[in-house]
Amino acid sequence: PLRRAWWKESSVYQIYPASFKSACSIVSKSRDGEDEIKGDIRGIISQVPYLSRLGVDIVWLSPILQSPQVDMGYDISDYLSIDRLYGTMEDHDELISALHARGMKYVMDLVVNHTSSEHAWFLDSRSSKTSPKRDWYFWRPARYSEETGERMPPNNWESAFSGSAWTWDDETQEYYLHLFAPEQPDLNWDNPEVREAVHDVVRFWLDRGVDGFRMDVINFISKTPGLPDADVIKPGFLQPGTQHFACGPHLHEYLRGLGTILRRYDAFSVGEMPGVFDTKEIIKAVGQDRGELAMVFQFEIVQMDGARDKGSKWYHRDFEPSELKRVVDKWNKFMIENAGWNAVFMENHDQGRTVSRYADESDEYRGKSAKMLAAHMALQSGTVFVYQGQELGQVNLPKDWGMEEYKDIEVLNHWKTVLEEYPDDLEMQEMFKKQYRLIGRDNARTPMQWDDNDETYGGFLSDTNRPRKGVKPWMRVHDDFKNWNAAKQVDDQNSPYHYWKRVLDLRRQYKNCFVYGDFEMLDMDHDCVVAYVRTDMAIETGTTSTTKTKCLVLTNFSGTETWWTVPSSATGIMIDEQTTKLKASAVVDDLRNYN
Ligand code: TEU
Repeated sequence: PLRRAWWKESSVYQIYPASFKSACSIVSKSRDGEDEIKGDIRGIISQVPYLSRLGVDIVWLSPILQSPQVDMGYDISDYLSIDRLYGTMEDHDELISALHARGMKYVMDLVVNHTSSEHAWFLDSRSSKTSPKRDWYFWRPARYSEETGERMPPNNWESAFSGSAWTWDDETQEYYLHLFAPEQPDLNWDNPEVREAVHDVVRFWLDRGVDGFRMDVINFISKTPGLPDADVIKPGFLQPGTQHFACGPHLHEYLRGLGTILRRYDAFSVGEMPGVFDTKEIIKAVGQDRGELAMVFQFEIVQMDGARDKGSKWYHRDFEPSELKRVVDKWNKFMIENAGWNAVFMENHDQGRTVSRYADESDEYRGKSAKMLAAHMALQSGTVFVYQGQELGQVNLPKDWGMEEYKDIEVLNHWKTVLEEYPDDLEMQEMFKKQYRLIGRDNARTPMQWDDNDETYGGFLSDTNRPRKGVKPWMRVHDDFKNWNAAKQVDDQNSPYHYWKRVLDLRRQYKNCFVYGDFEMLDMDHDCVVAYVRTDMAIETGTTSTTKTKCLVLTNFSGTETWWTVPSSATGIMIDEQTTKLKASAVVDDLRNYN
């Protein structure tokens, strides 16, 4: 049976520091050399009371360590210092204390599948073939084409950011591996010195008061020995190499190494694991007696609307609520039955906003959509993750967002390949643009909308510590901040913010039901009603109460009123005991009256 744990009973709030809040107005340079402002650690400190009132227990920050920022900090050049862009070590210590003072925990982003190409380890490694750190990364000689004699990379793996996953180094005449940008070389975890070095980093931060880690692409750290070519699933030379680096042969041994340290500190852990949908594979990492991770992000939901079978997320597939049901049912049931644990999320800094993606962002339905998605997501089994702005129903990029406004390396690189491949095919270009505006990562990265103040770009800039005139936030604030902002929603009991607050509160109040309870999805084939039942589960609670709580979570993913018959297994609970017929769209708002 499931054991209790503090991190099972917690909810997590993810902060994307660049876009959260600026207090110090630290000026940095954009790619075009212009002055710009990003959020900073002191800005986060100033909003700790806001986070505490929302009712989240853990705060996770995307990377704030020293980095050339080629991939927004997911390219770290020094694991032991804070990037000056975000503040100082003292600011960081103060943030930890501020969170702890309010009973909250602090989780750091651990990016150790790769480093920055400017990290001292890599500089050393690339300096010569005989460097003691040569083997800390993957260096391989070139292959030569039999037909043309041309120099070719050691295998056909494609980088997540387009192009080959290998870059040629002229100096030492070998290729090195990078699953992401060339500035993000992959560490060779098969080398025990690398593992030891990462363990040192982990201990360093735990000793400084960090309560745990979100581990970036942690299932990529063990590669198939020999780094063979990937199966060909699409036209051209380059292929997704996932089969040879997602959950490789030594993954669980390496995770146990990390898990051993984490357990000593009773630390939190969530591993990011793209590219695996196999429950048997995931349970190895999160099974309660495995000694590896507390939970992982698996990507089955967030990949529903991209065409995996075509080997690219940029080919669109329509989102179907019935598929969502199948996936939610699969993971909820599986973890309960197998004593594992889910990380429940639908948004983060790499995903489109859920209101735009799965529901309706029009003024009429936006608030309703945000609440509906909150109920659907946050009453599931697992630890719930809220991404900044999700609690306000923030939406995707404005309609008039031009290609030149995108910041993200993934979209920019992909767009370059589209222009090369389809220079005259406007239809094809439009199709990709549409997909960028649906699931491109920039959608999640516009500044947090705090209030309706024009001069501070919706409260993103500090009121007392303004930058020089004309210096702007690094990304355009969404034009809708006048109507959609935190200040307004905190004042409005009917807002998505308050709805989220109540849902998180429900989880706390009815732990045996929402945290540890059973899960049953109803009416699998209905095309827009998504309904599930949570029931108290037998778990050692120390209380003597014998009444069981049972709750029906009923949501309508369509814009039309829908009549739905409550199945007999779910009648008599929560809403209206007199009737078995419910108007699903009306029920969403009823959570307000749950008392
Ligand atoms: O993301 C890993 C990942 O697989 C994807 O979600 C990624 O964002 C991309 O869209 C693949 O199509 C993690 C981080 O969350 C992301 O921000 C980093 O860029 C990436 O790793 C590399 O560190």
